[in-house]
Amino acid sequence: MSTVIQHIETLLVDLPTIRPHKLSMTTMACQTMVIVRMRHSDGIEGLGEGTTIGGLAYGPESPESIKRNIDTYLAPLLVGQPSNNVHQLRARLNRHARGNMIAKSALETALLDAQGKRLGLSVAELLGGVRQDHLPVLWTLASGDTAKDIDEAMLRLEQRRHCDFKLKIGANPVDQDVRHVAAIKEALGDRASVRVDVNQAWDESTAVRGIQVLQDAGIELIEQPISAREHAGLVRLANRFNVPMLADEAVQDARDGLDLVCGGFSGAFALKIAKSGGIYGVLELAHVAQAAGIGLYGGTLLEGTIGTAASLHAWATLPAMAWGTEMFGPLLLQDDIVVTPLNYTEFGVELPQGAGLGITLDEDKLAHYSRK
Ligand code: MUC
Ligand code: MG
Repeated sequence: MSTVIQHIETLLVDLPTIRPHKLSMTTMACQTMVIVRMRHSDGIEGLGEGTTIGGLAYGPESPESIKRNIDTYLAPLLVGQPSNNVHQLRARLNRHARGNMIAKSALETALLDAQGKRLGLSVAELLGGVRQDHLPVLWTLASGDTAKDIDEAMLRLEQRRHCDFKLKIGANPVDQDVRHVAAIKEALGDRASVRVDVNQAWDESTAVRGIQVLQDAGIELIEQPISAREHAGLVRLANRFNVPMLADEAVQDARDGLDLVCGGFSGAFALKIAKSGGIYGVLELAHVAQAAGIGLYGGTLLEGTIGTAASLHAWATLPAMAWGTEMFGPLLLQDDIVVTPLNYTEFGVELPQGAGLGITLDEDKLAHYSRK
């Protein structure tokens, strides 16, 4: 008899951050992860993670809605189904449930983890094989304080942890924000690259004013300066400035990617498994970008180790990404819920080894941080 999905459990796990993380739309002191444990009839358990930022501040799914929608609608679509045809199961979820991309990503990760464990292959091997097993990782400076951010960057450089930095701006008036960025870039000089993420906070005319100063200050990349819906505006900004634009919230899936490319966008796309409903969806977007000559960037919604490992397996199957990755989520958290944390070394992170994701839960830590 073929293996079937027997049971799907979801847990809300709250982990404090190492310092407040200030974005244009929220300040995080804690990250909440939805951990999926998917048990199959052959005794194998697949792990998945669905995580967003700041409750409902970042997007339409919250940790609580991810858990509730998996428990109520998505898990019943999977339980009792054969375990090993991930494409069929994805299609089933998409046929019966719209949106809910983070929830779908968590479930797809658990399916792939289980299938890899079953076949004795890592998720990256299951996807066709590894092209890179050490990925560059930048660090996001978002304490909200210029001097603290400079100290943090210097320490990370000294530790050989990170040599590329992303600054979260958009919460303050544009002149104050660009002064903050220029001061950090000046302090770091040629030792590090600096980019910004505005998280949609500016309108187009504010963006023109801000980006001009940032370009003059030597900032290397401008992420999502204006609303995600303003595709034409993003194309205009990409054409106006030499400093490249990175589309993040504007590009959820391959369809968005195609729209931007057809609209004349040049620059880069931030890939996130959470935005695209999982690894297969995000790789479709990556392939559109590759065909169109758009640069790739491995993005995060600040997932913990399980979600970060899933992303790493996806990025590992791609050629080196022009803009590196920001897979630092676990480093922003005070603790972890896995037995062996990811290995961050030499300005990057190593792809975890072993079958599936290569990640084992620490049951005591999981119990400790799970919401009661
Ligand atoms: C985003 O919009 O890129 C990535 C790093 C970080 O600090 O926030 C995220 C989300
Ligand atoms: Mg972003």
